Amino acid sequence: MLTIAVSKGRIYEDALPLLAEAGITPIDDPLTCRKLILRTTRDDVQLVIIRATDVPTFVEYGAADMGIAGKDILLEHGAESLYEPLDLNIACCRLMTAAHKDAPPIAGRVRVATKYVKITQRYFAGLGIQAEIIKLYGSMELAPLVGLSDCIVDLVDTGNTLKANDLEPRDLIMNISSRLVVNKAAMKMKHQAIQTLLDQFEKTLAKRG
Ligand code: PRT
Ligand code: MG
Repeated sequence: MLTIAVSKGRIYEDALPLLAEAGITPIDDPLTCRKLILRTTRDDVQLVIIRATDVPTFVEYGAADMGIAGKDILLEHGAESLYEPLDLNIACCRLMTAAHKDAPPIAGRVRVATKYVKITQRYFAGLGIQAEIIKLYGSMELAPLVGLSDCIVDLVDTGNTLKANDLEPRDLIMNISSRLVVNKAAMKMKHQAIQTLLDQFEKTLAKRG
């Protein structure tokens, strides 16, 4: 049995067509049923539905053989102990700094609200800017509006969320896409099954160009 960890939401939606090309279609819909383990049309493959931030943990410990996670999550988690064989090019967005549209450019010391503490620390250190990082778990956009921080570091797709809150994107930290990650022991023990799946994904991605 191969277990694949996927998060509900945009990664799941974007991963479905990719999985389908490999003959993997969930039998239950995670949106309507509360099951966390989904059987699929392939009886040697099951999906586990977990929080996006938990995907690296499940794969690291071998609770899932492989998983699909955003590069943002992988970098923040520190996923050196995982194989990352494929960029799936799904759930794409940008990790950016953002500030109030009337705020001056960053100079000197800066307070930054984010859920990406490690990435943010590294980013500002690389620029030689002293940053005080305030860890939040959501609604980062609120922080500059209520004086909690000078700016935020968050994911941007359309930019609508920033705009709706009088914020604007400032600097690009990195482009983000979702990656396939594989448990190292599973890569050895279940090599044939995993390699076959990797080849199928790769074929689909190549077709997409
Ligand atoms: O939602 P939950 O708390 O359960 O977890 P999560 O937010 O980590 O999961 P989910 O499904 O929202 O995101 C999973 C992954 O999708 C992320 O780790 C990214 O790799 C990827 N992704 C791609 C995004 C976005 N695009 C995105 N736009 N994740 C989040 N957003 C959010 C962003 O944080 C901001 O709140 O969407 C808002 C901005 O979108 P625009 O279009 O208004 O710019
Ligand atoms: Mg979310």
